[in-house]
Amino acid sequence: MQNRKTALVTGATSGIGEACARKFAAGGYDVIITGRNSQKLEFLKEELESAGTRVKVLVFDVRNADDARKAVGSLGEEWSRIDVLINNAGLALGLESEYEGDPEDWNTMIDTNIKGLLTMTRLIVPGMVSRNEGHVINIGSVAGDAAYAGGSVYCATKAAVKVISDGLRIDVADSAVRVTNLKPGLVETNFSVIRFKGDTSRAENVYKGIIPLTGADIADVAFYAASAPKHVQIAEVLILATHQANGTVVKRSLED
Ligand code: NDP
Ligand code: 8X3
Repeated sequence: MQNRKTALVTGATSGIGEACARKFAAGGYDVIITGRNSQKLEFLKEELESAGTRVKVLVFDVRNADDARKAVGSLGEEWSRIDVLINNAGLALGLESEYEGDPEDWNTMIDTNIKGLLTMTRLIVPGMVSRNEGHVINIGSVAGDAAYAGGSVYCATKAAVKVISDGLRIDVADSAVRVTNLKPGLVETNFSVIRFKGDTSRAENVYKGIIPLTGADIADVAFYAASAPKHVQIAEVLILATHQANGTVVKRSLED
């Protein structure tokens, strides 16, 4: 039991988080899958367990620091040594200009993408530092590299993820804890459906004319980073679809 490793994934009910849970489970980790939708988490647990993985479900909203603390605090000795924390839960809401955006959407993005990530880091990294091992993988975004039209607050949250990752890397540099910021480009998940509040045809247009990344593509990179030799710290990775050059330049084929 001592040699087994544990990964905790936030937002494991969909997209990149779900793919990370599957990838780390397939790679021999025990997984703690967290999210708000208990039914989806239980389905995933059943599936992963039937393939031989040990799975723990924690249901909480990362915006609620008390609930997050209680959930993490409820982990018994068997589960409390977390080797890899994947701070994935996050979202974009809306694509309005900054002067027309909905402040409620801004609050939700800031509370989830920045404060939720910090809450989880604060709860889990002290154990890593005291054991002198562990790995934090933050899901940032190409959106954190530069603003795009209508995305300023989302982009700001992902720029914050980059700086928070860089700051944590400094703060743990005297330990063997590693910090990775993954910056995906266009990944076809539920992301755009959420951004456009259920408008699926608008969401589909985001990925038209290119072959977008999948959650599994990002999970592969996360797993690679976690599997690197102990002296290797993959600090940051920008992962783009082949016809995407940055956050704004995408060459779409006409026939698609
Ligand atoms: P999905 O919408 O498919 O998944 C988002 C996940 O985050 C869901 O499990 C969702 O749970 C969870 N989540 C959202 N809010 C909360 C919350 N308050 N508490 C707990 N869980 C929450 O999108 P992706 O998989 O694409 O997004 C995952 C991460 O990747 C996000 O941080 C996103 O910003 C980032 N990203 C996505 C890119 C893309 O193009 N798709 C590109 C770059 C980065 P629930 O089902 O309960 O809402
Ligand atoms: C998600 C990628 O370009 O849609 O972070 O903002 S993008």
